[in-house]
Amino acid sequence: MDFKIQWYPGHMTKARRMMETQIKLVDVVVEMLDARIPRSSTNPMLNELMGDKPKVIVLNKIDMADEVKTEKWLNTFKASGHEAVKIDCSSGKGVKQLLEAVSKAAAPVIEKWRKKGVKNRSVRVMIVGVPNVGKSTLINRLVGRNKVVAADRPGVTRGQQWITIAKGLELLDTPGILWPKFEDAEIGFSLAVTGSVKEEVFDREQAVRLLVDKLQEEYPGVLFKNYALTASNYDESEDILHKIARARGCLKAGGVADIDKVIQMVLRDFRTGRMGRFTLDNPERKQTGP
Ligand SMILES: Nc1nc2c(ncn2[C@@H]2O[C@H](COP(=O)(O)OP(=O)(O)OP(=O)(O)O)[C@@H](O)[C@H]2O)c(=O)[nH]1
Ligand SMILES: [Mg+2]
Repeated sequence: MDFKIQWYPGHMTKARRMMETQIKLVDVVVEMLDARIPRSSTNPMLNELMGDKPKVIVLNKIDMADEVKTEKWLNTFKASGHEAVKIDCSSGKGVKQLLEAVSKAAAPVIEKWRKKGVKNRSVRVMIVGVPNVGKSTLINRLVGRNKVVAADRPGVTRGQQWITIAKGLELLDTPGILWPKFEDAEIGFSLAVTGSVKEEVFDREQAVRLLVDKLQEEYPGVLFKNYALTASNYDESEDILHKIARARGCLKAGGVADIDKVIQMVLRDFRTGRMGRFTLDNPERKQTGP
């Protein structure tokens, strides 16, 4: 796959340093992954940086992900020895189970404090995850009101903020972190189409063409069904986008397909879940590319 993200040099060092400092402050790390792209949203530096601190893996946005694949991913994570839960922050489904998983992960830490005679110390938890994955939304769910700003674009949270979510439990809301492992085009592509990367730094048309190919491969027929298209023997992304343009009346003067408009529409339909529930990363398949 050929897909590039214009990244800023020095970003990786900065992100790494920031995370290193924050991890030192906490007892438990919650790694929030986007259920639609569990592999691509996994931070490759995290395990190394957190050492032997307990970690809970959370698959968020399950309302937009493929249910069968979500179960497979959960099993994969559990098999690797991690606490793993699935949640949907937009409805609050699974949030209770997450709190239980955090308590379970924190139990040995509390036990250690107890032996040392430390009392009334709060367990400090940090949520790590790519931009726009839903960290702030989860915190708002936990405190039951809009304590921190959440919005549907990457890079909303800037500073860091401690929030008490329950007696003895404090949570750190952090800005989303990306890592330039962009020599792996597939990861960059997945993060771009799901909305973790600012649109200014990638080619939207290229991303949508690749998305069309990917959906054709993983969920054959779904685009045809969604946009009520007629299939031919062989449809390339180009043909499909033109068919969508005609089906939806995205036309310019003279009846020419308005591909820009189609691209925006397809991306929006995919990101909002209007097109259906999809998981782009497969648990069983090894990562492709370098
Ligand atoms: N459908 C769906 N949308 C969600 C879910 N969780 C969060 N969102 C939406 O995702 C968008 C981003 O949420 P935020 O909580 O701001 O994400 P963040 O991880 O804090 O992002 P940064 O601060 O940029 O790192 C918002 O529009 C949320 O409403 C979910 O489980 N399902
Ligand atoms: Mg945020």
